[in-house]
Amino acid sequence: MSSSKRGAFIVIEGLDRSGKSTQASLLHERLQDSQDVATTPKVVLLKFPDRTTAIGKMIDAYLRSESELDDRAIHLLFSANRWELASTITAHLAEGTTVLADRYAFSGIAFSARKGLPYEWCRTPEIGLPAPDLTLFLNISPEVAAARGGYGLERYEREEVQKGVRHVFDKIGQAMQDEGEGKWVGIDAGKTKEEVAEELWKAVEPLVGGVQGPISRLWETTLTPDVQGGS
Ligand code: DGP
Repeated sequence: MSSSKRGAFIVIEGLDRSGKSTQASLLHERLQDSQDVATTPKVVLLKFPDRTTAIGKMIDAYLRSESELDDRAIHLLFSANRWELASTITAHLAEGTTVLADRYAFSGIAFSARKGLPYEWCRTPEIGLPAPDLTLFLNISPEVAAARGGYGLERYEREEVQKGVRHVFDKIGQAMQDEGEGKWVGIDAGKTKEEVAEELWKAVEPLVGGVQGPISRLWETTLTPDVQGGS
């Protein structure tokens, strides 16, 4: 990688049972294989929610229905869980490491807006997070996802929830394209595991050598000047 380039930030999003975590692992391996193995690993895989932190443990208890929380409170915890890793993400990118994230801010908006919280309210705590250079949305209908079986017992693992979530994801994808906020690519996740992996790789390969230009921040341009303290 040329020294003027930074690492790429790649996010994988999708409904539960879309094959997201499997594909994130496969992509992680392939990215590692494409690097020079003699040097330090130049790709890291992060998973959100990160259930290992103190905030992540509260999220985990909530998802397993071991605790109840106000919809807004849990929304802010999910967001805080991303913020606690924001400086780690930017540090990796700055040193040329590719960062791959299994879920990100878009899940945050989709799962909470589905509950009826206002879209803009859901988006606000995510403003300013490191912005992905590429978001890969594993597109699958909630019916096909349910037919794959394997829903666990966690809070959102039900077809009617996933239908609502999918609806918001569609809105987010459209808005991302309209606003030119990083690249959003829909991938047909109904295909075989190998075919999906190939499609993902096609989208990711151009970023393997790194990215030119500074790390941008999500939806930062939507901040009004007085919020930023400007004139
Ligand atoms: P996963 O570990 O990827 O299966 O995610 C656990 C569950 O949490 C899954 O049903 C999706 C949901 N989820 C992931 N991120 C967020 C978020 O930011 N906000 C909310 N409300 N739910 C999320």
